[in-house]
Amino acid sequence: MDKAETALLALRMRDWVSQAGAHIRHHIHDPLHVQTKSSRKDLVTNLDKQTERDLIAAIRTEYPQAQIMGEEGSGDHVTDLKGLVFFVDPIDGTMNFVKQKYNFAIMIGAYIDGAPHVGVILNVMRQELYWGGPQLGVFKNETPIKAVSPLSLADGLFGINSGMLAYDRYHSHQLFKTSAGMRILGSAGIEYIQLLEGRQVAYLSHLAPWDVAAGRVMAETLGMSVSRLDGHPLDMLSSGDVLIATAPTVADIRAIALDQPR
Ligand code: 2AM
Ligand code: CA
Ligand code: CA
Ligand code: CA
Repeated sequence: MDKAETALLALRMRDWVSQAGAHIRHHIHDPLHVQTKSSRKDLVTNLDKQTERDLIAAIRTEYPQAQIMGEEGSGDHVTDLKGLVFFVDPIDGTMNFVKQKYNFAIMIGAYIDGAPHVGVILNVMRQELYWGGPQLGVFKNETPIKAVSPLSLADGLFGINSGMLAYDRYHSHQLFKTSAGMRILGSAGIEYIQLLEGRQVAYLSHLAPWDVAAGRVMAETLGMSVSRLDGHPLDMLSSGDVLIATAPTVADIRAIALDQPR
């Protein structure tokens, strides 16, 4: 895809998530139908499902040849990464959406032959749209975002999955003590935004492809590392423990989390 086609794709993605965000804000006080998925902390609502259907219908109209992986099941059964692939998370931070009506995001990542191409994350209630990719740079609404400074773990705030911290997985209590502090935001998309803005130096969580895809495009464009915690490259077809961080922080975290000598 050349730069003009990529810019058009980014524009369309921004339009889709903006319209979906406006729809959610319009219905924010409507009664919700909430169901549990894998556990009582894993929720889905009628608006997650509706938003995914709307986003996927919009994608199919304009990019009928693309494959689409969606969290709530309206997409394709994607088994390879050939061609243009969209990863759709219609509401990221559904627990926040239900309990706070705040701190949730809409995310779409577009990849070509497995390579990150365009990512879009909308902080729905704040109406802050982060978008970009390697050919475009990264923007917050219309303002370019510069590369983040390469802070170490001791100098930065660290975002983590609450379950990992609660059960001290990967020596996360030691990671907590070594960092400048920990923050648990309840949405991978909102965590990614903190990294893009340079407000946090790392995020560690168990994530699915739709949780990772959009933010990975932008984080890598700004020079951050996105990989499995053990250092393996991400597999965009499966879930796993993912570390997103500045380069010095990656080394600091792996040394503690995996007991690696430095
Ligand atoms: P979700 O709200 O789209 O499900 C904190 O819960 C973060 O982890 C959210 O971004 C959430 O995305 C994601 N997450 C991934 N797997 C999850 C699970 N099994 N239960 C709850 N949240 C999950
Ligand atoms: Ca979910
Ligand atoms: Ca998610
Ligand atoms: Ca979701």
